[in-house]
Amino acid sequence: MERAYTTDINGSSDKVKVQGWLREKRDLGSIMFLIIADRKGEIQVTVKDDEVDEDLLESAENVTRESVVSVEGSVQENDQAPGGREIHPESFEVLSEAKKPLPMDPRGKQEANLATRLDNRFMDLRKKDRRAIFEIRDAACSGARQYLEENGFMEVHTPKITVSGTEGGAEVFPIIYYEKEAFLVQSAQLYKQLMQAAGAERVYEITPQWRAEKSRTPRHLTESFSVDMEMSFIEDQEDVMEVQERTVKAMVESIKERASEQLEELDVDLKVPELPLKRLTYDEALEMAEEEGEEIQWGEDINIKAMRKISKRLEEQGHDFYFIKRWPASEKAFYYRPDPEDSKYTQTFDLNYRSWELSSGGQRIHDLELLKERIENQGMDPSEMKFYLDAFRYGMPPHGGFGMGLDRFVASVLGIENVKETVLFPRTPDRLEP
Ligand code: AMO
Repeated sequence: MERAYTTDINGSSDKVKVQGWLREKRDLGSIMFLIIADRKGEIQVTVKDDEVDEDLLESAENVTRESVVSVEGSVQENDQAPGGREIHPESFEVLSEAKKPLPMDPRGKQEANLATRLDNRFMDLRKKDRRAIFEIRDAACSGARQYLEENGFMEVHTPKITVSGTEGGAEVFPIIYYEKEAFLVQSAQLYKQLMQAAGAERVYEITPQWRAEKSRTPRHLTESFSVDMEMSFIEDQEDVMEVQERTVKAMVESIKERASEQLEELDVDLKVPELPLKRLTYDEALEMAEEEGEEIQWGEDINIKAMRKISKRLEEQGHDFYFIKRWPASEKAFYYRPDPEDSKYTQTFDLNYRSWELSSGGQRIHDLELLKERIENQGMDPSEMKFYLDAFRYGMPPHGGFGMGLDRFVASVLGIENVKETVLFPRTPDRLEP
């Protein structure tokens, strides 16, 4: 008999076969209730002493919670059973027995702390509301892909092992590459720019990236995932911001369309953002922070405390997503183009959701000499980036792009406080397994 998903079974189903995990077991003597869970839902199996043979009764009595089982039987309506139907078994087979005791309770009735949950992530993910996060993440990726594909972007896969950092600073992971030292990429940055010199014009990638972050915060991972895009022949950063906001809108729409049940499961009321999104300059953000009693030196990053106050004000005006643009050159990586009107500023933006920074982007420098100067100014050695700089020698169009943290996007729109919850097997300074 073909296997049915629990959610496809209703009171008028005849004979069925379900396979899944034994989530719960209640033995009341002459009657036993077993709850079988598969990836879609749950169903009750009711075992009555006087309805089944001894072998079946013995298997059902001995089976441990979370064992994988296969049950065949007839379906009956029962208002008291979850979903109003139950299976009366004719065969009951244990496909894989679960040992006792369980490392954690996948029903979440006794909630384990985050560390225990992540240590036993395979079991943690058996919980429906945990899996919902990843179904929503999947829908978000589909939305981004669909929008970018429909707008002429080609999906690419750039190298993840490289010879230099991209974002400045020491936050790179060295690896041993035969006799040489190499690094895990911090972002697809250099390669998506090389693809502009290659004439691809519009590329995107959904990719892991690695940063040896010192910060142990609920927003930082050492391995994060990014929706990266790059496009040629732009006028300025505004062209990139338009693609950015439309991508985000498409991601939210896709979540609402493909994962509405999961949103309900997590009790999240997600609003599709209205475009164009609010645009604030860095200077305006600093003024706003000051009005809220947070003094920030011009040229410094906007700290989280100030960001919370700024975002609260914007939220009250109905802006969850918003841009902060025109950042000081001191705050941005070497490849961003200085503002032609005032080179203290750059043609950059961050996209935020409330107080979360989700994305950075802007127009890039496409002039070789200026690029070298900016690399040197940031204490890096242009000779170590020959492969990258060569691409600017022989015809590089004006271009720009963004990198959006997928993990942070999912966490922030779902109101999840710790970004680790949105990654299957998170990597942090303290966690390298499972
Ligand atoms: P940036 O360094 O701002 O820009 O990173 C872009 C976005 O990636 C996410 N992100 C992270 N998420 C979790 N943990 C981390 N350690 C982490 N680091 C980054 C954030 C962030 O906003 N190359 C540029 C982008 C571009 O201009 O195209 C870049 O990497 O959500």
